[in-house]
Amino acid sequence: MEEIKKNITADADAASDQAGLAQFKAKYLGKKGAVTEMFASLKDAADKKEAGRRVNELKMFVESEYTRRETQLLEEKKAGELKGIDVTLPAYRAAKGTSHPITIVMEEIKSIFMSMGFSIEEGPDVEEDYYNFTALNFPAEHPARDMHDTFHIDETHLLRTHTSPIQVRTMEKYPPPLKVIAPGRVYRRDAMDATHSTVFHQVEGFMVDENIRFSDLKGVLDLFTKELFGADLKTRFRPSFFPFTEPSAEVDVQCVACRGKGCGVCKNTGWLEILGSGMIHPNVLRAVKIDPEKYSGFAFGCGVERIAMLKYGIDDMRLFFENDLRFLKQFNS
Ligand code: 2NM
Repeated sequence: MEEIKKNITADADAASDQAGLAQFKAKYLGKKGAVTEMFASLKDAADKKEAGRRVNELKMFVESEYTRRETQLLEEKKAGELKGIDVTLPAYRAAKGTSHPITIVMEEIKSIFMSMGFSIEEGPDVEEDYYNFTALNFPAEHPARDMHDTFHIDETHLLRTHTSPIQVRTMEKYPPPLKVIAPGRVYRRDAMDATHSTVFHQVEGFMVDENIRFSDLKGVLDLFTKELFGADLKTRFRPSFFPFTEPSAEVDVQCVACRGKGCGVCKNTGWLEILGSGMIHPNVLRAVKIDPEKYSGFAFGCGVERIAMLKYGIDDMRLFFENDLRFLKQFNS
């Protein structure tokens, strides 16, 4: 018995691959295999029970030797493959792109307002005329409603010309107090040049609660420009007009290029216009069923391309849309 087992082990060890293993198995357990023939000759044995037990033991031994050798060969193969490879070397770094400059500036604007407790809302690019104009106190004959200025989809749908409709939808959906910014793409029927594009990006924002005053608007927007362009630059507020705010103000920041001294970028004024703003018109609050006697709020909006151009000293907006990698790769977020 021990002698036979030794031979079985030696035969298993002699197998060097899957074919060798198959041959080994056939030699003992195949149709004419040694163990198979022992089973056949059992009927002539003197002590059938004892002989049967032994032949069965051999069969199981062949099977376990087969598995042992198979596992061993697999291990050897794996070890061979790893030979000469230092598995402790760091992996190659995956090639990584850069964020688009508009994305970088958008994220920066969002994080400044989020640090002041504003949350972010989004909305559809294809809007209803009601949310883009009517609810925002635009009179029926306002020039922006004209086919020449706005992309119309059908009688009641258009490509939003600002992200203000997001603010209207938000005020409809949630009760005050609200502190929200609305970033996104907007569309205007302009010819493209260095400072205009049919598609561009805006971040608008608003705040509504009891006792919100113009001084709140000034505080929030002054902090915003200081975070974005530097604490040494002053802001100033000039009277302006928007249908959805009253009073309205244009926000200027001291020129980021000359720090207020006067240069080509600011046309020697020392100031750059960067935001539109105002106290939300009572008609807008009424449209979203907020009582203007109880609540008030301010709102503002800015163009992301314009801010990115000022921040990075870019003089042509078309660069943002051409996707020239020589341009895009210069912005590493
Ligand atoms: C601006 C300037 C001034 C504005 C107003 C509103 C709303 F919905 F609350 F009435 N959203 N955005 C607003 C006000 C936008 O962008 C130049």
